[in-house]
Amino acid sequence: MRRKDDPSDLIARVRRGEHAAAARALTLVVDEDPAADELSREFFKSAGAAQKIGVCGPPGAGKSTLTGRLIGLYRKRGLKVGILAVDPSSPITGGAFLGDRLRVMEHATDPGVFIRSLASRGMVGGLTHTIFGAIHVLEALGCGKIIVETVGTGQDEVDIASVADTVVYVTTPAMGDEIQAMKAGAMEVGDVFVVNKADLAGRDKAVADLRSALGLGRASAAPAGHHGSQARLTAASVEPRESSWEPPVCATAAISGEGIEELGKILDAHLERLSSTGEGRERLKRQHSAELRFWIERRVVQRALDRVTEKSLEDLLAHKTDPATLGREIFRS
Ligand SMILES: Nc1nc2c(ncn2[C@@H]2O[C@H](COP(=O)(O)OP(=O)(O)O)[C@@H](O)[C@H]2O)c(=O)[nH]1
Ligand SMILES: [Mg+2]
Repeated sequence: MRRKDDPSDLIARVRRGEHAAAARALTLVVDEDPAADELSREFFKSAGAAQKIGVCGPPGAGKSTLTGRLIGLYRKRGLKVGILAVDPSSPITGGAFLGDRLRVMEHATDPGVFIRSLASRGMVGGLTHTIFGAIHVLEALGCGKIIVETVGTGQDEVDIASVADTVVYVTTPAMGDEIQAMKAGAMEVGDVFVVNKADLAGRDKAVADLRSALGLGRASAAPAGHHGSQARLTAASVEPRESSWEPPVCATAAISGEGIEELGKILDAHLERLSSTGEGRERLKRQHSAELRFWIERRVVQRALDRVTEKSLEDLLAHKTDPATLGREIFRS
């Protein structure tokens, strides 16, 4: 933390809606600067203030273009909008995220729009635990809507469903095979499904296929090992999503804006459903539980590893002990 990063000053400036302060606070929080604890504590007071919309789906489906449209929609309502985009760190897709930035560029100078790209660990462009702190900064900044764009491979450190209130899964008519192969996890995670690029051939078939796949997917996939690998990390977030909400399938052409109003209405309806049924409260609890879980995991692992001495490693080499015995001793000490 630099000297000019006086926490109470940064906090006050973020609360006043200053983007420069939010950008700095975000960096400190995302870098897990120990001095950012005070910031995080304060910003958490705003947790739950925004509708967090996860926009996920395969690369090239039009997530960024669609996000740009949603920004326009919410700006017309006078809402402040925050965007957290996870950049694939893979050099192959590096060009793509530059493109993403250009597509949202028309909003870059709008003081009602705060855009931040977050690094992702590894190649998949997925979410990491720093997303929680980043979201709280944007909530404190006064964003009424926060859009999190992620590829969402199902193998991310954090599952989008434990971050967002409303998950929008984006696909296209050209991704028919993708729909067939869509994992049960993706089917369960979506609250709203979008067939984007509706200007291309095959839109009606794609919508119909998706609808029937959803019917089947939901009926048969729910009780079995839903969310697969994520259970390990976010156990608290993987209960099946009970709810009478039938995920709508909506066709859009983000490039022209077609279908965006309808998508906006669906997102409103989902928010309304969350607050009227108490499901919103349950989801928020699940999000906080996931955030706590990541915090604990990092600290517990680090503390335990700090107790591993050179001598204990020598003892392992000499077979005087074994990893499990040593591990238990570390936890007892
Ligand atoms: N034809 C058509 N192309 C689109 C539409 N939406 C996005 N695209 C194009 O699809 C490509 C990928 O879009 P992008 O938003 O970057 O996808 P992302 O990787 O999911 O974020 C770009 O060339 C967009 O211009 C659409 O509705 N129709
Ligand atoms: Mg994108």
